[in-house]
Parts: sequence; structure tokens; C-alpha cells
Amino acid sequence: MKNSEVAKVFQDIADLLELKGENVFKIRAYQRAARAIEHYPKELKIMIEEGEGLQSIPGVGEAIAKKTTELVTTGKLGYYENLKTEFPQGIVSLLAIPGIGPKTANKLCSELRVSSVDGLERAINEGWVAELFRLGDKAAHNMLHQIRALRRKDQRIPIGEALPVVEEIMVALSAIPGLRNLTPAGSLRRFRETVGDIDLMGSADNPTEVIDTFVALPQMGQVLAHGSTRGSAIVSGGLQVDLRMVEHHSFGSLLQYFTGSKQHNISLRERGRKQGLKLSEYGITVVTADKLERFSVEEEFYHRLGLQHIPPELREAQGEVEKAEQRAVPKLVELSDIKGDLHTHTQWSDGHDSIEELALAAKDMGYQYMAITEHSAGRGIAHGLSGERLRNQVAEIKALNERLTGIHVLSGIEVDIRANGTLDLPHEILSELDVVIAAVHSAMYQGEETMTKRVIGAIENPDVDIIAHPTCRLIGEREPVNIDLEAVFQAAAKNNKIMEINAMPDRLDLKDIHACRARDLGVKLAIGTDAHSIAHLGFMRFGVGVARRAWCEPHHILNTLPLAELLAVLNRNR
Ligand code: DGT
Ligand code: CA
Ligand code: CA
Repeated sequence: MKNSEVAKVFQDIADLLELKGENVFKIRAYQRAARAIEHYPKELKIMIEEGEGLQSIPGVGEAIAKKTTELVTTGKLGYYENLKTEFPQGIVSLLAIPGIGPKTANKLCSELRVSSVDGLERAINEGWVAELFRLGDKAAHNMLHQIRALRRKDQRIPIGEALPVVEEIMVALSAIPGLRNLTPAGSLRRFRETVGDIDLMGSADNPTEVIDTFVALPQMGQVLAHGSTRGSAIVSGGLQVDLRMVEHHSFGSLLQYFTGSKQHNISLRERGRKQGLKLSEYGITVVTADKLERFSVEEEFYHRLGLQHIPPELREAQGEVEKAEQRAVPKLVELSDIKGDLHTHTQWSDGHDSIEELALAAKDMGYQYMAITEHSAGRGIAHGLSGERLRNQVAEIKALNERLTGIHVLSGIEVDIRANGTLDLPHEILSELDVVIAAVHSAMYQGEETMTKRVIGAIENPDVDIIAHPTCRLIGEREPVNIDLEAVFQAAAKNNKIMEINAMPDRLDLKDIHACRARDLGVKLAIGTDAHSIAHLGFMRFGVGVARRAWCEPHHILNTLPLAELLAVLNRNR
């Protein structure tokens, strides 16, 4: 249990005692302890393990020290559990929301008959809460914000949400003189699809100044730690950001250690041990000489262990250390290898921008081509294209290609795979297109056998080039459909069909391990953003992250091919 969690329990106890009308000195004692513990620089867990008396913390007396020990060692506190049973469940759950104290909770319960967090959310949305407390919209909105943060407390955050947050922080810090090497580490640097928290590393002439600026940034909510080399705070939405600073000459070791993964570091430490080396976040110690070697850049750290540098995306203890030893680390695909986007939508269906606007944006990104792949009409949503409108679009794209230079627009479609595995546009029309993507958008509840047959039906259809978002999952929202991917990949390999890595950050479908398996089986992959606006073209980096985690090199990815070669591959199905 973290200090902040212990503090929260004592604050809750104080709130409940207040509701109960208890002695004010008793209430104050819990409040004081909560505050002292929350800001205490040392982990209570470590103090207890090391036998350090908790009463050395100002505001913590004998009784609270005893309760703290119980809480930290067992994760529960009998006194608190008993106390909670004296109140309706509703009040207790409202008190758990930061910013809601006993008076507010009581009033919400008695006057609005709100008895749960869900109920409170409804009452806020319907305007009752703002009215009850004569609050402005902003204060009510803040309450909503806290509710969301509370709900996601135990949840991992999609990388698509986390990366922009950390980039904003990096921009805000970038002006500090003497600050160098500011880099996200942890799961974010390894491009995992979700992150538990954000780890940010850097080096500076004056680390303390960077930490001070960091914790005082306007986007920071609760500050969890504020030391001379480390700061930790919660940004809006409940995401925790840890910043660590070292001197320049130690940055490589710091970055290596906190990039992880934990399992990767364990493999490295094991290897070091056999060489008489001890690894840590400070560097590498030659055990016999008791001498610490520092590393300003990460590459040198790996070289010192007799290894090739290992890209962060591979650091998941999947055999990467052995490969680095054999000097056989693959040269992974990079964003700059991507020559075009093969999955986009425009105003013709449910997208935001015109074909030309999207094409010009793609050109600015350095692409050679992009495919326009609207939905087909059968879906009955989002202005899917009928055969006739699709033909009109093909004509418009043809005219556009005659006008545009430096970018080639491909005519395509994201055709719906019907529940029975047939496509909802006929061969006569599909055969006129440059690229045909097929995807499931409905009847997602089907059993595994039916769904697998359905998708393989599309793979075996000669009009289809690519299968998009093969599992239909939405991270944190929708489970993947029931499908035997192994059978799907076998069919794709046999029929020379391409599987998509959908780069939209809430999809990332195929995900890393599936893309890896498809690649193993010799299936070519395409990375498409599924862009519905110009801004979405930027999702490509998330798709590349998945491909890198799947050990993909440029030749595994269809859209690293230059235009002429791409057309040759696509034409083989025509
Ligand atoms: P997350 O935050 O759950 O998405 O995953 P990570 O990998 O970012 O994990 P995190 O934030 O707990 O720690 C960042 C890195 O620091 C982790 O990947 C490896 C390193 N690290 C943290 N704690 C330990 C540890 O107890 N042992 C070792 N060997 N490394 C650790
Ligand atoms: Ca992390
Ligand atoms: Ca962390």
C-alpha cells in the first residue's frame, strides 16, 4: 500500500467520524495523520520493513502507528471496516470521491437522494448538483472529472491518451536551461498498448530546478512526491507521472533501468552476474574492483555487457538478449519507412475532410500514396457508399490524380463482410478499385467457428486484398470477437492476403503478439490509420509501435513499398 492510499483511509475515517458527530480532537488527529503521511518522503512500507518507528512521523501517535502497521502489512484495517458498516453504503462511496467531504455527501444523500457514484454522475449531468450547491458549471464539471479519475484508478491508460500528455509536459519543461535528454521511459517507451503510469527521465545541470518546475506545472493535480531528483504527480484524468533526473554522465544507465521491462532487466542482471558485473540504475559495478562505471548513453550500457543495443519495443524478455548477443537484433521498421496510408475515410462517408485535403496532408508527411477506403453502404451507418457513389468517387480520384503532383491517391473501399462471409459489394465494382479492404462491423456476437469461417470466406474472395481490424476489439471498451486467428493467418498465408495492423490507438488490431504470429507464418502486414480526419493520419506511429513490438522489419510491412511495387502487389489480385 502506498503512502497516499494510507492517507486516504485516515481521511475517510476522519470524514466518517465527523458525520457521526464525534469528538473534534479525535477527528483532527486523523486529519493530521493523513496529511503527514501523504507528504512523508519515505515509504511507510519500507519504514516498517526496516523496523523504523512510525511515531517519528510528526502527527502519528501510538494508536495511529498501530493502525498504519495493520493497514500497510495486511492491506485492511478492522477499525475502518467496522466504522463503514455504521453508515449507508451510498455515503461511504460518495466520500471516496476526492473533494467530497461529509457535509456534501450528507446533503447529496438527503436532498437529492443520491446513493451511489453512478447516481451522482446522473445528478450532475442533469444539472441538479449545480442547483443544489449553487455551484457554477465548472465546479460540477470538476466533480465529474474526479469521478472519472476514481473509476479509472485501477485501470491502465491507452497509449493514445498517455503519449500526448507526456509530450505536453515535455514541451512545458523544454525551456529550462541545462536540461537535456528528456525522454519517456517505462512501458510508454516500449510502446505497450496501455500504460500503468508515465515514467519520464532526464538529466540536468540543476535537477532540483527541473523537479520544482515539473510539480508546479498547471496540468499537475495532486503531488505525490517532490524531492531533489524525483517528482511524482497526478495529471488530470488520473494518470500518474514520475519524473527522475540525474547528472548528464549517468543518464544512459537511468534510462536503461527505467525503460524495463522488469523481466528484461532481470535477464540482463543475470547475464551481468555471470560476468562479475552488478547492474543498477546508477551504472555497472565491477564487483571485484568495487568500481562503478557510469553511462551517459544507453547504447554503451548494452555494449559493456557485450550486447548489441536492443530497441525498447523488444525489451519484453522474448529472446531479445540472445539475439543481441549473436548480433542478430532485427533492424525494425521505422515511421520514416512508411510510404503511405492504406486506410482512410473522407467526407464521402463518415470522415471529416475532403479527399484532396487528406491527400495534401499525406504529401506533407512525406508519403508517396494514400488509399481512400470508405465504408460500404450495407452497414447502414455513416453514409456508406453504394456502388454508384463509389464509381463517382473513383472518377473524382482519377481527376484529382491528374491535378496533384507528389502524391498518388488510390481508389479503395472498406467493404463490409456480411454475417455469412460474403461481401456487400459485387465483383464488378470491387474489381475496378486499386485496393479492397474487408472488415467485420456487425454480428460480432457470432461463435468462434462461424466468425472464423466468415473471415476466411473474405480472405478466399479474390477481390479482397487486406483484412482490417481482424478482432474488432476496442481497448477498454469492447472485447475481441471470437475468432481462431491461427486459422485466419494460415488462410491469409495460403491466399497471399494481407492482415492489417489498425493504428487507431483504441484499436491497435492486430495487437503485438498476434502481428508477431502472423509475421512468423509469413503473412504480410499493412499498417493503416483508419483516419477520419487529417489529425488521425498521425496515428501511424502507434501502428509502427505495434509492428516493432512484433519484431517487424520494413519488408514485413506492405506500405513500406514504393508506389510502383505496391501497385504490383495489389494488382496480382486483380
Ligand atoms: P506500467 O507502468 O505498469 O505500464 O509498466 P512499466 O514497465 O512502465 O513499469 P513501472 O512504471 O512500474 O516501472 C518502470 C520500469 O522501471 C520497469 O519497466 C522496470 C523498472 N523497474 C521498476 N521497478 C523495478 C523492480 O522492482 N525491479 C526491476 N528490475 N526493475 C524495476
Ligand atoms: Ca510505467
Ligand atoms: Ca513508474
